[in-house]
Amino acid sequence: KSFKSLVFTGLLLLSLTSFSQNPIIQDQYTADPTARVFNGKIYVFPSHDIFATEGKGRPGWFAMEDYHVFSCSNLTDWTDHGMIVDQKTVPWAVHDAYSMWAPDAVERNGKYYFYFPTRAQDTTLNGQGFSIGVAIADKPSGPYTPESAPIAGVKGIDPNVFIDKNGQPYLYWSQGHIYGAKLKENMLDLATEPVILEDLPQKGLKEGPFVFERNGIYYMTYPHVENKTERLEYATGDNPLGPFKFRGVIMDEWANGCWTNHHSIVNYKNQWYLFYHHNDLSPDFDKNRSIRMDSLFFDQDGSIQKVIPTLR
Ligand code: FUB
Repeated sequence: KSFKSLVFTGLLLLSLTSFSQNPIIQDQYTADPTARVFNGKIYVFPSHDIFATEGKGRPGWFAMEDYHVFSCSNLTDWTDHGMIVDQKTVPWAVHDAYSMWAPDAVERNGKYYFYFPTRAQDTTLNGQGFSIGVAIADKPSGPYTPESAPIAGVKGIDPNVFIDKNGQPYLYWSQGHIYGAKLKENMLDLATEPVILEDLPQKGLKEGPFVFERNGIYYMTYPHVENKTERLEYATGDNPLGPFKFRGVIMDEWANGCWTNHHSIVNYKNQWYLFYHHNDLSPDFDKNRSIRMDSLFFDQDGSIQKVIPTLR
């Protein structure tokens, strides 16, 4: 009997502490995962890579025409809630740009705000390149209704929204460097002029900001390329807009295979997780990526322990 109960306890512990194999979504390409906990479930909002062909995106480059959202409550079985935003139904977007890059989503007063970059038809507002827009829903799985115009004054990619303990929302994004600004209460307009977070390492491209707070420490985390491929790094500070002090590496550069990495960090049921991507399902083409997750741990002083990606 005691042997049986030992086996049972072992299996139970295993099921509580383990999760499905990486990559976590295997029936389509996904990248740039932002994981959020809403109503007791993890929701992941990734980019949706497709394979560009002549007339459908730019062959050899990233191609994304829409977004899906996935949810999960046992860290293993992911539900695809289907398409939530399509380039063709965003009023201000170029409808065949295939440029729906890394998104984010947050909850505010019972509404869900989905932030995404793409190219705007009207370049007089934010100039050439990428703008960032918002779509709003009553449930995390949608349906989402895109706003009629992108956020004024924001030019760049990789939006990230952080809501501080006092309720002040911040928007971060990247355009070579990482930018930040306060958002208005409506979650749709900037409340302050954007600033470049100049205290982060200056050499090399930084993108994909993801900010969170733990025990009074503000963590600015970001992919950074100095050599060949992106490495996930972090800096910490006492305020959401810094100054930040470089603290270390969360995940080393990919030795081969994928130029980008892009991540988010979430606490679910008292365990921290790093969501990130690699090109597991497309080893010969690194613009078709797949999202992954692994546990993440902190030291006593708030340092993040380096995450070693689990094998497939
Ligand atoms: O997915 C397209 C771009 O690649 C993202 O916006 C970047 O962060 C990088 O992951």
